[in-house]
Amino acid sequence: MFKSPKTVLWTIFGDLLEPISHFFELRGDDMEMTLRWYGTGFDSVTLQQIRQVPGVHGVITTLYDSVPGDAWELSAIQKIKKEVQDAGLKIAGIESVNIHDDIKIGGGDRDKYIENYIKTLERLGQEDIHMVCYNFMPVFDWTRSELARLCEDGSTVLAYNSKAIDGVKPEEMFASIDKDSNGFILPGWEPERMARVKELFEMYKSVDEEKLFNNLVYFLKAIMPVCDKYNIDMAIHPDDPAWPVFGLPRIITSQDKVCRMLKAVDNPHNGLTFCTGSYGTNRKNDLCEFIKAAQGRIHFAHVRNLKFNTAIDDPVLDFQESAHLSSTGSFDMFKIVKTLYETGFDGVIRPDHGRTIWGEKCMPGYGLYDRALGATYLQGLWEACEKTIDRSGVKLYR
Ligand code: DNO
Repeated sequence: MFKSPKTVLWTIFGDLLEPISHFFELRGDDMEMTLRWYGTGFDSVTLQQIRQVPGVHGVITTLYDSVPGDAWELSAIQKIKKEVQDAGLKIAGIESVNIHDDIKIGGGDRDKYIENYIKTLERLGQEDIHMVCYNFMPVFDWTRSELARLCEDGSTVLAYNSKAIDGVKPEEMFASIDKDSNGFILPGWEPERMARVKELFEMYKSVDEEKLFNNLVYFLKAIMPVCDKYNIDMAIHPDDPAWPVFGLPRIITSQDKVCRMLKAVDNPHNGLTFCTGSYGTNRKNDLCEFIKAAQGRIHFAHVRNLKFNTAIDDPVLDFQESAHLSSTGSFDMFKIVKTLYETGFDGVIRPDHGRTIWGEKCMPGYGLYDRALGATYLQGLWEACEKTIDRSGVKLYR
C-alpha cells in the first residue's frame, strides 16, 4: 500500500512522536479530531478537560467577543494561541470569523469591511492558523425552536418544530432562545445583535437569493489572494436549517447550490464546512452523494446525528438532535464517515452539538460529556475505515 513519507515516519517513530505530534503536524495522513472551545470566560469546558479527551489534540476557537467587521488584533490572536498551546493543544482552525452585514447585503461600506477581513486572515496566517469557518446567513445564524427538549433517558437536546417556528415573530424567537441558554451567550444569538433584529430585517429587505449569492462571490474573490498567500482554507458553514427561515434568503442549503458556489470561485481555498446536522435537516439532501460531489473542497467536517420525528411527507417537520451513534438517530453515521474517508478527507473534524447529560451545566449543545463521547465514537468509525479500506490510490486534499 502506498505510504507518504509523513506516514512512514509516523509508523516508525509514532510512539516517540505522539506527545509532540500536534505541534509539528507529524501525524499520518489523517483527519484531525478537535473540539470547539469558545474561550476562557465564555465556555464551561476547560482546555485541560479537552486535553484529556482521547485523540483530541486541537481546538476550534475564536475571539468570541470580537465584533463582525473589525480586524482582529495580532496580539489577541497570539494571546489565545499561547493559552491553547500552554494547555498542550493547538488551534486547528477558527470558527468563526463572522462577516459584517454590509458584505452580505452589498452595502456601501463592504470594501472597507472586506479589507478588515483580509487583515484578520493575514494575521491568522502569520500565526500559522490555516482554516477559517464562517457563514453567510442573513440575520440569524442557526435556528431551533427548543434548546432543551427532554428525552426519555433524561438528557436534553436542541430541537426544531416547524409549527413553533412558523408561528412566532423573530424577536419572540430570541426571547425563548435566551430563556433556555443557561446564562451562556449562544453563537449568532448575541443580545446586542438581537436588539437590532427589526433593523436587520429592514436592511435585508431588498436582498434576494441571487443578490446574496453574488455578494458571497464578490467577497470570496476579494479574499482568495490572501488565502493563497497564507494557505488558508475558507470553510463556509451551511445554513441551518437548510431552507429559508422567516422569509430570509438562504443559499448554502443543497448540493446544487453549493457546487455552483464552489465553481463560481474555483479555488481550492474556497471550500466547505460539511455539517451533517445542518445539510441533513433537509431530507432531500443525500449526504454521501453531496460529500462525493464536494470532494477535495471539504476543509472542515461537523459530524452529528439527527432524529426525525415526523414522516417525510408530513407538513409539520419535527426533528431533534441525538447522540452521535447511528442507532440513536436517523443518519447512517458509518456511511458518512466512510464516504469522507474514501473521498480523501484529511481535514479538521469535530463532533458537533451534543446532548446535555449527566447534569452538566453548559451552553446548550456544547457540553463536554456528550461531545467527548461523540469524538471517541467518530474516531472508532475512522479507525474501522483505516483498517479495512485501502485509500492509497485516492488523492488526499492536503
Ligand atoms: C452552531 C454552529 C454555528 C456555526 C456558524 C459558523 O452551533 O454550528 O453557529 O458555528 O454558523 O459560522
